[in-house]
Amino acid sequence: RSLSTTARKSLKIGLIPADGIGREVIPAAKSAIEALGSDIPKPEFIDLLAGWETFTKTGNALPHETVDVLRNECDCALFGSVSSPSKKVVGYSSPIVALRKELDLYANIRPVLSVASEAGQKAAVDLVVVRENTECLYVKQEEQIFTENGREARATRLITERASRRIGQMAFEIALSRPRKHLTIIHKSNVLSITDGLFRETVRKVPTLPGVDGKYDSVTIMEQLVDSAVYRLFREPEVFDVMVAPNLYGDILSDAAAALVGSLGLVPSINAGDNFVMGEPVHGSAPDIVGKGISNPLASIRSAALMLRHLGYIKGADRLDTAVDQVIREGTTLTPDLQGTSSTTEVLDAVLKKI
Ligand code: GGG
Repeated sequence: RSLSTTARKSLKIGLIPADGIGREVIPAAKSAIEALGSDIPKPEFIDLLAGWETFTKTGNALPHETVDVLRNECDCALFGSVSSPSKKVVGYSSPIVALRKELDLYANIRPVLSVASEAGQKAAVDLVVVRENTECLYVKQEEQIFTENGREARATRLITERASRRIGQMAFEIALSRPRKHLTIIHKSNVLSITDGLFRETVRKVPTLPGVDGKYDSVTIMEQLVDSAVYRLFREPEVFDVMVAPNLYGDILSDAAAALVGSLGLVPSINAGDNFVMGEPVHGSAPDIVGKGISNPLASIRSAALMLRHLGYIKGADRLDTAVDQVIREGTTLTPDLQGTSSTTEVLDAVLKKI
């Protein structure tokens, strides 16, 4: 479902590199977008703050101004990566989780695609994880209580019919748009029969919703328990086409699927709502390689392509994707995560030449 492209003179893109290598790969994506020239409306970039470092400087990981500018001035955005601490820090909350909620970006769409050795050949892995992006355990309602037997920690896992229905609708739309038209619903309702049961049942019912009128008749539906889905993903990834999952399972599944295509540094995503879209590489802030100049910019460039495609700028998106595919296929200019010896800048330059 693409957002309206009606006669924009310029495309205002919020850039939120946030932490770690986000600050290396988002500028690379910016350069790739700039190289598209007249294939997209003139891009105007607005730099915005968020992240752990922003929190340490300002006391706020997601300044109000960032949300306001995204909401009121931007057509879309690119987010880098965030380094939230693993321990509770008073006053801190993950800005990416908050941003997805603030902008109601309810779908996290993560295509995982291997690049065939020759153009036109079938890819060995070609699937899309459609992850619910606003609830499940990520509502972050956690508490700790002290009992006579020691501490007890609890978390609320929220699954609603509304969120399950709209992610289900998005997943059916994506499945319908793909050649295989195959959708797998991921759950664990043999154990979590109430929460995952509601997710499973609601997604299953999407084809019977009022107004659907047989639109999804050509989509085949399969179900898989999340644990066996991971097993099958590694044994026979070709089984999967579109996988729709509650937030936590979708997060884990898409990182696992990234292992099948060589590197997390290749896997893009968009956070999509009905009115806004934000591209984001699936990888995190990678503190172990920050500042070494070797972070892989390809996931961010592909995320920019996904964002443009979602907005309806197909030609620009195709040019970015084709350039990335060519660089991967040639295999001579790759960062170390792909067994190469090239720097971020060298990989970006190789992509820019192909564009
Ligand atoms: N771009 C994906 C990313 O930043 N992943 C790390 C992540 O989601 N961390 C959660 C957090 O640090 O709040």
